[in-house]
Amino acid sequence: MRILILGGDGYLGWPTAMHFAARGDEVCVVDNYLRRTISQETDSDPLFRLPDLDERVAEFERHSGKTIKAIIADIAEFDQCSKIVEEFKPDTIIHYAEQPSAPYSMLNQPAAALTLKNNLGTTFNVIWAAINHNPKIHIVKLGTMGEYGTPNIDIEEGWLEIEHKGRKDKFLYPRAAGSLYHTTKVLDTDLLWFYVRTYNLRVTDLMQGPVYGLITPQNVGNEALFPNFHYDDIFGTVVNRFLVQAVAGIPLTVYGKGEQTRGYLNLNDTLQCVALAADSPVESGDLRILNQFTEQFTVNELAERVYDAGKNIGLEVEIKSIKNPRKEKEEHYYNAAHSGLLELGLEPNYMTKEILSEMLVHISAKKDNIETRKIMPRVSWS
Ligand code: USQ
Repeated sequence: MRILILGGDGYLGWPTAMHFAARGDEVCVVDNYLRRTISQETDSDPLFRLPDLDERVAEFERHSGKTIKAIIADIAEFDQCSKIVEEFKPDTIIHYAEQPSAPYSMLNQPAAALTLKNNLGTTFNVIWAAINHNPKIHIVKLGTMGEYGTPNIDIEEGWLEIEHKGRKDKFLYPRAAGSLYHTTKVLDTDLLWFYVRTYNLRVTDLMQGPVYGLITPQNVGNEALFPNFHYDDIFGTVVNRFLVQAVAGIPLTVYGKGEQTRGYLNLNDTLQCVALAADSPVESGDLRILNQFTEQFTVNELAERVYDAGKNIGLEVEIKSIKNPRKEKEEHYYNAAHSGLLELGLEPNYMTKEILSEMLVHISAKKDNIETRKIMPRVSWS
């Protein structure tokens, strides 16, 4: 397949590019280094040195003998997006080209405006590039489980059948996101649904939970191919942060009561899920929504797991609740369906002590690079 990966420099984009290239697909990645720029501006650099895309592509070719084409361009600029789609002629577009941090979107008005404009703008441009050049392109869009929020009923996969005054219909599942970033994903879904039903586009929207992980089959033993691994309060996701905190000897930063529940998945399962979605394109006029996670945990349970993994390799880990910088329910019902990707063939890599311990060993090798000023929350929702 010809796979165009937008946001190909990111934590998920780069491993995805290597994954498809390794199995023989023709891969083109596009990125404008937005996340690199704003992580530098907010003093949130990642733990491992991050070669630029040209260097990574060259290193991947040396390492694997496979090629990836890299283009530095801004998908939020329609001319650039359109030209790339016209010239590369993808079968599938994997759309990660969004500002991915909830805390960044809550920093101040300029950060909120950037998040809104970029995230909606890239999705809108991808839609129009497909309409203009080939409406049969399968768009695989990365959404988020955070679109649903934490409702007091079971979360379904994208849709809900409702009976009202004796009549029934199916609607997008009600959404109530907890940050502006998550809200842009809700708006993306609405935009995609409008264009799917009006222009017969083909779209899969993947509602993903927080991801953890570092090593994939394509980067084993080659640090230059690692993804951008953040542990700061703005770009780091909770499990990756806890692992770095465990190595640094800082008490794990459980926000508030720690009973917030989310669906989590291993980075390698993201790669599987995106490939399964790409390999089973939907029909024209179809919006398929899949919930992309493998296990549900509370933050307290995550902290316990990191504590156990730390003990396993001789680290003394402390857990400490701190004031929650976010506005979110700290105790709530959570039961989310996630059978669609399993039915497509997903074989989960669950969060075992061994997997967390292996990550701790890699992080320990970079212990001297950990900058503890990046750990405590700097952005508050109120
Ligand atoms: N949390 C802590 N301590 C920390 C960091 C986070 O208790 O040090 C808590 C948060 O309050 C939250 C949960 O852990 O309840 C998850 O937080 P997170 O920072 O790992 O995830 P989030 O901000 O929701 O965003 C991440 C990705 C985002 C993706 C989302 C999936 O950055 O791109 O869309 O996970 S989900 O959370 O399902 O919406």
